[in-house]
Amino acid sequence: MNIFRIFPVVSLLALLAGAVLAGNSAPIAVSQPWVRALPPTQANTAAYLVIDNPTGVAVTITGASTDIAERVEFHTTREVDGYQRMEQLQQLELAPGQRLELAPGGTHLMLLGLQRMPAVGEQVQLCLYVAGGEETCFSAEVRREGGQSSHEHHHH
Ligand SMILES: [Cu+2]
Repeated sequence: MNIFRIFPVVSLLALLAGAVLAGNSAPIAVSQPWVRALPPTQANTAAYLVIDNPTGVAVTITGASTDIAERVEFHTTREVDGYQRMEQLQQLELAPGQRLELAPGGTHLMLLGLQRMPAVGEQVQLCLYVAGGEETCFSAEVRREGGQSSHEHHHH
């Protein structure tokens, strides 16, 4: 038995339980987060993830942050006259039980004013803030493109 392997898991569970009891943890679940790797000359990039609201009440996500960028905005993509245009959303709303998929070509987190472009394989820390003061933080892997779909147009 390797107690040094078990201990971190136990302490992590204790921390999670503590966060729930303290009421600091947001009632949403985040999965499949990733950040797009772009050329290092780019000042901005996007992050994608799936957000679930497993509760019986509506949840409003009022903001997001990361330590590698000045600010994070919610954007949605809309086609106007054949062009893909990004529009800022002030907040994200999740109805009871709703799943929201932030994916390329749709709604995404925009990381603006990067200190530097993160490298492929790096883990980026992101936090979402929920109306009511709770937050949920997670790490997102940096990739060139998403796992499942890859609708990318490369210009050389
Ligand atoms: Cu954007």
